[in-house]
Amino acid sequence: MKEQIEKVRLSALEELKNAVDIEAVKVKYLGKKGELTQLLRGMGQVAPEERPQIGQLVNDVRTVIENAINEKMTALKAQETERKLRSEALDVTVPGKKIPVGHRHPLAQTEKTLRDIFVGLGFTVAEGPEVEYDYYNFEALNLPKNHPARDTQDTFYITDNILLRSQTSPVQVRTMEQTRPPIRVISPGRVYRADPADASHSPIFHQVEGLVVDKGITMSDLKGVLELFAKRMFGEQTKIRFRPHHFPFTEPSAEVDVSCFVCGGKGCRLCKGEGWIEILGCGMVHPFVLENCNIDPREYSGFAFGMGIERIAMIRLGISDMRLLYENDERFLSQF
Ligand code: 2NM
Repeated sequence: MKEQIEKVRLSALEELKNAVDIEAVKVKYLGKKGELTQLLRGMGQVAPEERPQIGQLVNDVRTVIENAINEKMTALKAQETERKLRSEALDVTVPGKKIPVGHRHPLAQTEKTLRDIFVGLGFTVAEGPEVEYDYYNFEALNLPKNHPARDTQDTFYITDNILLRSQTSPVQVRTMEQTRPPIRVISPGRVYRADPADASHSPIFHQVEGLVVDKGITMSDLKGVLELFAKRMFGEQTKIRFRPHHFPFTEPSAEVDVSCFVCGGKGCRLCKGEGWIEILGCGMVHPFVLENCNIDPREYSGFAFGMGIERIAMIRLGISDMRLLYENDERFLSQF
């Protein structure tokens, strides 16, 4: 009997050494039908005087096996914790991975700058339909049906009286119809003209137009606003110059140049030796246009201006071909 108990002790401890499933070992030796329990059952065959000693021995071995099992479990748990800690270890000194972040398209950058400048001057932003009535795009702007400036060649017509807007002025007309002065509004947006694409033309391009209507608005208000705009857009040293021009919807009208911010006026490649760069058209809103919008020109006056966003972007960023702005070539765009 003693040898059997010793054998159980040895084999239990040996098995524990390499055990993965400790619970199984526990059941095998200490369980209800376990080997040690079975030995206790066989006590009947042991001589009565030896029973207490054998019983004590079985209990001692039981304790030894139990302790060994507990130790093994603790050791396995510690091993597992160690493994987990190792696998989850974070080296905070490893340099971070750089995630490439995009940025606004140069056209969108320019439009945002334009918006920010005019919003900063108290203008609000108005938008309108790109598919427009002939009335809002031409008629209300003092361009009657037979006017040479609305040559059908330049405009995409959808029906006789519906077209793709060729400027954002229809937004100004709608604003004047819907709100009473004082009006201070800009209208950025996409416009369409049936021009073949080349380095400085595109059938689809973008404009910002501005409009101010109030009592006592004069040409000096126009000059003040445009001078501020030019300085914020092209730098504080920028000067502006007005040249007389003609638009059907303004009288008087002018084209505006800014002094070249590359050469400061001496003449260089950007300004083609001129010292000046044309950036926009403007004028005092024609009394007929005000009348068409039910604003009394004897009571109110206003100024308006319009510019191409592509053109401003190209001048500011030194881009020589408009088509580059539409190709979405990363190698080009990532430069801005
Ligand atoms: C330009 C040049 C001059 C203009 C006029 C108007 C309106 F609706 F008030 F009559 N909006 N925009 C205007 C005037 C636009 O673009 C070169």
